[in-house]
Amino acid sequence: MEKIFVTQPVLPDLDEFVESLKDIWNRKWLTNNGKYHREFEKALADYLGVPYISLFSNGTLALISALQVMNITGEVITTPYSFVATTHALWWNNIKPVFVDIEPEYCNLDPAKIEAAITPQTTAILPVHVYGNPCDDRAIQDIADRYGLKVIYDAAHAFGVKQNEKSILNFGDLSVLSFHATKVFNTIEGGAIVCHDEKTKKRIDYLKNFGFAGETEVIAPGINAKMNEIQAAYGMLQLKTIEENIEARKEIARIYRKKLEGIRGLRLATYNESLQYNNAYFPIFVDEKEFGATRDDLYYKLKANNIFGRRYFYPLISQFPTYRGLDSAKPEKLKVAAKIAEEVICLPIYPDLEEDDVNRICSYLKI
Ligand code: T4K
Repeated sequence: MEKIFVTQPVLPDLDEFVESLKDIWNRKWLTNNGKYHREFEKALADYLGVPYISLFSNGTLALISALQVMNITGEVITTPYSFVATTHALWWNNIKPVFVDIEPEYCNLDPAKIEAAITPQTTAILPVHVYGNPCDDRAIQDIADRYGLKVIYDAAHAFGVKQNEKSILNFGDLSVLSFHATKVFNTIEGGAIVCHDEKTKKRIDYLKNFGFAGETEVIAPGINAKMNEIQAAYGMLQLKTIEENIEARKEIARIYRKKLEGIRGLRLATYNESLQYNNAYFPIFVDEKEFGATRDDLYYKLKANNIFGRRYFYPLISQFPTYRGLDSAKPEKLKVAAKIAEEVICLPIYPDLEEDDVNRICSYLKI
């Protein structure tokens, strides 16, 4: 039986991509803010409904750079329930991560628990829109405003998500995207920072290009995190099909929900009707007692049948050797996250997943 992975990237039309490659070959302009980079940046800002966006070679370098852009130091409050890159970005900036527990419904940072973790060293909050579901931005911004903290969203999962017709990428001071092959929208590897004003965009663009503000002027110790012309040309083509791809995801999620709702011991993520959601992931949560088997029983049963769901996010970031010694990493302080990490499996979801495959996957979910 054919293997089904948690995701499969969408690729652009090969002939069209070859045409773009021929143009790049002729022009011999490969990176450093070329024609495709400029076009893609503009097209992406328009599509996403954001004022300013800066392209990056990947999401992790964009996160690391976002912290530099805002001059973040000391301690930053963040979630243990994410991909490890979220916390690694702090570590690479010599910033101490302070883990705060999540809420159980959307698995995002719990605003009610943030204030207790603030110290005189705290300079920012780094929440994640987990699975593309928006964090409680109002509550987080209220705390940030009262304590004078910056808010940088890890929006790696949130491509195209809108709340009340507005992009959630406009939340906070900065939002960071990933265009990795496994994401809703990919440029093979890639990422971006969204900001609110031209001055900040300029600073971001300097920092991702070694800090160069002119041929001989270096304004800060920047890094090399630029997106190249081939990625940007590929990204331009990806924009042509993004709407239909998000629609296809929506349909798969609808079939999953129809098939799985009501199975004892399986909780599905809350479906938020008011959201223009991207269905980036389809997490299910296994209640061992009610379901009659553990999450891992189910995970390995799927695997034995060539279905490779993933336990995003298990283990918690706070459990990895680098971080587990931190006071905020103590499991008793992160009870909700610890429970969810033991319950979750993300089922396969991607535009080319056939309805028959969804049915096959669902057939293994009944014990
Ligand atoms: N913040 C958050 C919240 C993130 O989720 C991520 C990335 C980042 C920051 C960092 O952004 P980037 O620096 O990556 O731009 C994957 C991705 O590598 C990672 O980008 C992603 N999050 C994370 C959630 O998932 P793995 O280790 O699970 O990937 P991997 O290689 O096991 O791929 C998963 C499945 O996808 C494979 O089993 C098969 C399929 N696949 C994968 C690739 C790469 C394909 O079919 N084709 C492919 O080319 O981390």
